[in-house]
Amino acid sequence: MNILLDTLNYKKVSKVPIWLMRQAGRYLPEYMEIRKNYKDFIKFCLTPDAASEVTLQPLKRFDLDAAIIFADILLVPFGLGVEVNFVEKKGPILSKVFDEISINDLSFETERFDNVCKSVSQTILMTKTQLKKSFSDKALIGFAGAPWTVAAYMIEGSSSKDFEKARRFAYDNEDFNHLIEKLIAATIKYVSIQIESGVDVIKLFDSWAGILSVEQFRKFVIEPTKRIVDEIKLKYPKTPIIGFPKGASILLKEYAEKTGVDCVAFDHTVPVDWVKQNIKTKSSRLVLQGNLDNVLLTCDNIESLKDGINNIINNLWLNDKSGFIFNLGHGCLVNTKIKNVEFLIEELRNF
Ligand code: 1CP
Repeated sequence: MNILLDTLNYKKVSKVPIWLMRQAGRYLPEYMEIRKNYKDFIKFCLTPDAASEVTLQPLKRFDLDAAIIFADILLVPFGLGVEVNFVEKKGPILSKVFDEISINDLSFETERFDNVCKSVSQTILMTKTQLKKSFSDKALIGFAGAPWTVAAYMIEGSSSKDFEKARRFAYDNEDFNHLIEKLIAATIKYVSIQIESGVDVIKLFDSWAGILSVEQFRKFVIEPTKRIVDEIKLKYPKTPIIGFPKGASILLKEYAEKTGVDCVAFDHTVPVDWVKQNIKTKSSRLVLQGNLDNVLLTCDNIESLKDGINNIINNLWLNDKSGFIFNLGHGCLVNTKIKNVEFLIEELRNF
């Protein structure tokens, strides 16, 4: 049995489950060792033996309760026909939808989309085999970007501090709804294939949810997420879904109540006592996941890290010993110190 899956099924557990967003990444020397063989990051994600090996790296080092499939949210636009390049120091560069590529040209009924699904499926199958052999008590998490966040990259053509272009486009152009519709359908297909290949949990990353107005949040975050969750629940009622509307602040409550996700993940800017008071968990069997400041894993001051851990555990874990998964507020940074990750896990195991 696995304490993360038990928690998602609202069972009491003996220890607090933990995994870390971006737990496989540049702060691990063994990741950089494989990464240097691939100039093209998309190709790296679509090479099953490399992706599977990288997925398992954090479990070989740390006593985490889950692995997350090594892939990227931008594999979906890539599969739909968009060119995606990860440029050193710049991040992802995409051919812009509506400017350079028409919405009508985006399709998931293509060999290109199937190839993405096949590679990710193969990564999952290979990882599952390895998990069964060496880490039988660990869960496997699959994921996709939520439609708004993926659409934001597709309109903007790159990352951005505020995605001004994408947000304006969403106000100005009815066609934006078509893009969201296409992404809902593509995400359902992509996630379904991951579940059929063997992942135990799905996470929907809405990393840019927090920059939208309230109306846009309801229309482009809550509604599409609910559509995806409804469809996945219908097909795979046993697969738990974690939703992460990063930066949602008080709209987290509405997201938790309306989308139907089993678990809501929140970032480090949300006060844990506010969460405790405002998000109904027990009556709705909703699980919480969060929210240690990722910068604490880069710090020299272990006392700050300790305080951060204690604050979360005291508020969200100690009373019930259920319904909570420990994670960061956002992904592991390049400067993450391995000894801080070790300290964090050790602390949690001693609670
Ligand atoms: O060159 C490298 O090695 C780049 C670093 C990297 C990694 C490790 C990127 C580029 N993607 C990934 C893998 C990845 N991406 C995972 C794997 C599993 C794990 O967590 O260990 C996951 C879940 C993602 C998801 C992802 N990609 C998100 C959502 C989560 C988040 O961090 O907010 C987003 C926004 C992306 C886009 C992306 N991928 C990579 C970059 C540099 C970016 C752009 C980020 C930005 O706009 O600032």
